[in-house]
Amino acid sequence: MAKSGKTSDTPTPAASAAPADDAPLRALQEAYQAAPLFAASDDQLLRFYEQMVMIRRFEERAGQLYGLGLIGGFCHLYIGQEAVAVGLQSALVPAKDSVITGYRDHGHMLAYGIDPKVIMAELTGRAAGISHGKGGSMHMFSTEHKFYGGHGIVGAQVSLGTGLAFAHKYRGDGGVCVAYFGDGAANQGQVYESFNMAALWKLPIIYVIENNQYAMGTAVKRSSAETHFYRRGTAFRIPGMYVDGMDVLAVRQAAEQALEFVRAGNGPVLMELNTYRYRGHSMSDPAKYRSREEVQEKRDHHDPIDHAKAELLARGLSEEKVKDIDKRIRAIVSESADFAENTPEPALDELYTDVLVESY
Ligand SMILES: Cc1ncc(C[n+]2csc(CCOP(=O)(O)OP(=O)(O)O)c2C)c(N)n1
Ligand SMILES: [Mg+2]
Repeated sequence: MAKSGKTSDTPTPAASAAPADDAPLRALQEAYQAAPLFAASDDQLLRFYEQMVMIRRFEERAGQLYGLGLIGGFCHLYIGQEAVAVGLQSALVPAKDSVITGYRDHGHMLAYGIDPKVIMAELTGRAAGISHGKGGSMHMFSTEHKFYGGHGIVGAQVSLGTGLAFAHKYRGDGGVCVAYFGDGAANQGQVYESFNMAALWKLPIIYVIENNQYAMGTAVKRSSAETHFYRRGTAFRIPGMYVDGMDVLAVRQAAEQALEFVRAGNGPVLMELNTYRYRGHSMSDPAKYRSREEVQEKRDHHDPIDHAKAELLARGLSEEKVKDIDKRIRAIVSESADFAENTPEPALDELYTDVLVESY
């Protein structure tokens, strides 16, 4: 060994410079920034608006039913985050692409076009519910729609979604999995093990971090060393995208670009959707960890529904037409709530079914 103690493996200053191969990690974001809004037709925009209003009214009614004691257990509302599920899911191919999320799942099911009646009936624990009344708010499931839950274990859906993506690739069915999780879930260890596997095997998956600024009562700044969540895949060579989750046209545009990248066999994409939840973490949270003014500012200036409505009016749609849509949706939601209150509970012997599933 040389006197200096240096071995032949000791890097020289030139060799220790970081390799400049991170451009592919930025390429998607740069392409998206160059054209950040989806050029929706009037009909498409109207559809997005209707779906977002449906989620909002549905969730408001779910909150009321919870207050009346008709919904048991936990209930996490999606109010404020509507543009995320609507924008993303509108870009998917139904019955081909799969979706998995956490416990804040009603909005995702509605955005996927699932009948509000069976979702509401699941909330009230009725046999006609989408999980036969045995899953409730957090554990909704529909293999028919390739909607794989509804999961209460924070972060678990990321690994399960990675498995769904593996299945898409293994079967060669051309599908892509969209795995949604929160800013809090983004700090779970299994998320990064999944990222590594997905990048290594070039799995068809879009990881969607719904950054609603809080994990229960903890603001992102207090819990996350890196609050730019779109960068969290960089160490695994997963390109990131930073998206305005309060604008449905921005979400749809980013979704199309991410899907094109993934469908071309390039492996996973990580999207950070910046959004905000107006209500507490769950129905039992009075949300004392933030000011009323903070919430009001988001409602007044960043609301995804108001934003889409303003765009529709600017395109010449009349206030009358918008009111008609709102009225029609209120009627559908009322009908769902009536159904959910009056349809029967599961029979007692249902306690012993669906406990063990032998084949999927
Ligand atoms: C493994 C695990 N740890 C902790 C919890 C308790 N818990 C439920 S929700 C939650 C916060 C998650 O926040 P985030 O991922 O930001 O999702 P959000 O509720 O904001 O949609 C926690 C810690 C849990 N359900 N599972
Ligand atoms: Mg959160």
